[in-house]
Amino acid sequence: MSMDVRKIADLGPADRTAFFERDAGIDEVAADVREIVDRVREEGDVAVREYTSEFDNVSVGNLEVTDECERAYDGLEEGIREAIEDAIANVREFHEAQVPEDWRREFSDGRELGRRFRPIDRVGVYVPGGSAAYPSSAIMGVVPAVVAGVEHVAVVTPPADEINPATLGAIHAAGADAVYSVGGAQAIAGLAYGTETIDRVRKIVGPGNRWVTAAKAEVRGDVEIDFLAGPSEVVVVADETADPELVATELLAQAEHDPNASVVAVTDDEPTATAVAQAVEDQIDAREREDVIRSALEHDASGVLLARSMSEAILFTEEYAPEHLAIVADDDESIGERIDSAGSVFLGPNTPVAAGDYASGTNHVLPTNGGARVTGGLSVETFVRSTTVQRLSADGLAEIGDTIVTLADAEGLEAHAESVRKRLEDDDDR
Ligand code: HSO
Ligand code: ZN
Repeated sequence: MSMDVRKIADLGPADRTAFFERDAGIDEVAADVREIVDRVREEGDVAVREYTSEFDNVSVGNLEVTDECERAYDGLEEGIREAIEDAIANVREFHEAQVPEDWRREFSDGRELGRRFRPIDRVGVYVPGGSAAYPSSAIMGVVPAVVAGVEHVAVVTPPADEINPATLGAIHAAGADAVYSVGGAQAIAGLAYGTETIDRVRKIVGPGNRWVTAAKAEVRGDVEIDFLAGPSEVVVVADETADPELVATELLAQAEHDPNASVVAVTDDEPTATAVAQAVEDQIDAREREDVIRSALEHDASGVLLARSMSEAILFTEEYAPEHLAIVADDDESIGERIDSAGSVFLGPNTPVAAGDYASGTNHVLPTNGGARVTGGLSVETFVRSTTVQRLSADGLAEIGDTIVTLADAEGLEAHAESVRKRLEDDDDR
């Protein structure tokens, strides 16, 4: 038996809502999260420890595990250590290419304007742990911050009887300055407000489960955050030249992240649609995380879809605004150009999403739930702020003086107008 192929033209309003209005599902935990955040804010480490033994079932010794990370790194098997270093090198190189340069230029005589960029001084990175330990997410969160020049990069990651050594080692190798063994909403609260052990930061980034995401929503305003990220998503746009078996591997790969992951293949070719659905079924049994994958495939925002034309497939994808967009089609470049809303785009048959997940160099912390309509993923810009700079000469000010005075008068802000008039008069007197 294979999965159903659905026609985009037949999707009803409820289907369209399921596809296009995905959410991070944080409402159900919001009230509990608020309580956790408030208590950590008021009681600090005591509350962090209590929640840690309640939720993670571990009573942590030292909350800070910075030194353990270095030891974990030293103890890693050589193969893993090399893979971590390779991935870091590629991620670093790609992010170094993003570092914005300060600039200044004269826009008209005597009116010089520019921008300069400075790193945020203290940031926190959430690195997911638990059943799925993600050394790769440590790299994706920490490396761009280090490249941006952030002075203090703190990492929080959930405790376990033994935290995955590859995760700890990757956190060390990526260049974190302080590492704390705490996860969930309590970790976000700790970073946002500080505790006896955890120094507060100005911005918190990184993916996590619903509790983490709800906590980021809760502290937003008191501290900056990147964005609210939910379970992984992929849309594969395929034409008749695509290998259905490979398309299926893309769906299964992102589906194994989370029972709530959303995975879609959309094609304008009926035989391809049928073959992809069949290939998914054929491959599923052999996957280790079969159960997770099956749940994700049943998600309302997952499926194999048949479009009447490539334009319809493109329109669907644009509305979906997926975290990952893979395009396997003859004119992949032009299809890609026509889709504006996607976190990260993977072109051609040799570019699996897993390349970006781990090692090609792009960042894998990306907007989900349609966030790609308004933002991109983590980058160097996430960790810098811009400042504008200007210098006017007397002539430069004279040139725009009337405009300033007129608008200041219109706003009833006479002192503003005077700050310009006085300079222009002084200038006349000279
Ligand atoms: N695809 C995930 C990132 C990841 N994949 C980590 C493997 N490990 C982001 O949605
Ligand atoms: Zn992945």
